[in-house]
Amino acid sequence: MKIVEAQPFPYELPEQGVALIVIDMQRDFIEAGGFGSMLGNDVRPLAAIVPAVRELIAAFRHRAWPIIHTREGHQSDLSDCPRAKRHRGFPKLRIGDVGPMGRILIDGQPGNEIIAELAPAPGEYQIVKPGKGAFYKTDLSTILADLKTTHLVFAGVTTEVCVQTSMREANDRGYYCLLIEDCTASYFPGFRQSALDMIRAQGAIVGWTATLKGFLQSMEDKRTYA
Ligand code: C5J
Repeated sequence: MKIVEAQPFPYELPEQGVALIVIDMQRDFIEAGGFGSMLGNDVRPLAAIVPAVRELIAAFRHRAWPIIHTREGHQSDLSDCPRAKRHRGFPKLRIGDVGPMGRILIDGQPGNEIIAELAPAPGEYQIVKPGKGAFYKTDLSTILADLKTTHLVFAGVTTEVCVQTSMREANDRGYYCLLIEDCTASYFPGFRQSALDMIRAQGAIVGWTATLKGFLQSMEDKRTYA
């Protein structure tokens, strides 16, 4: 067992049963010229976390711990996209319409790919999720059960939408959830901060948060704790 300096109190990280979930680091959300930026969002806070997420992924690869990448995407016939989801946002750019990087939020389109810097390696899991939460209508529960996972480390975007929703789903399913603060971002910095505060409020009501440095230091700590 390792001890991670975390908020609101230290997080106990076992030697086994830990998986990393990297949420929606896809081109349309992160790259300038993609869907996110066409909606008027400043994508720079999202792009800024890429080096930290790379470092976190590298640490998991180094230990051969499981890594699960998600993408928010729909089937091309939109059969998994409820009308209530599609008819939101900006009428000229709906899910399935042709955007700057192909059809928006459609599996297989260029904008739906994970950015090249964080491309999944062979053997890593890639989940296409039609909802904000990573468990909704996906195989994630089965994958985690097969891996005997008990602890989930989270990274990705956006903090208050898909990351927080996925963490809440995981928390209700009994996982010990840790979000790495410098590996998550939002188009709205205030929302990111509020989401971090909500997650760790009331004695870790949803889970814990830690810095990347704190997490990596604990992984390298040679001491073990009972
Ligand atoms: C959003 C996400 N914000 N990945 N998706 O629509 O958070």
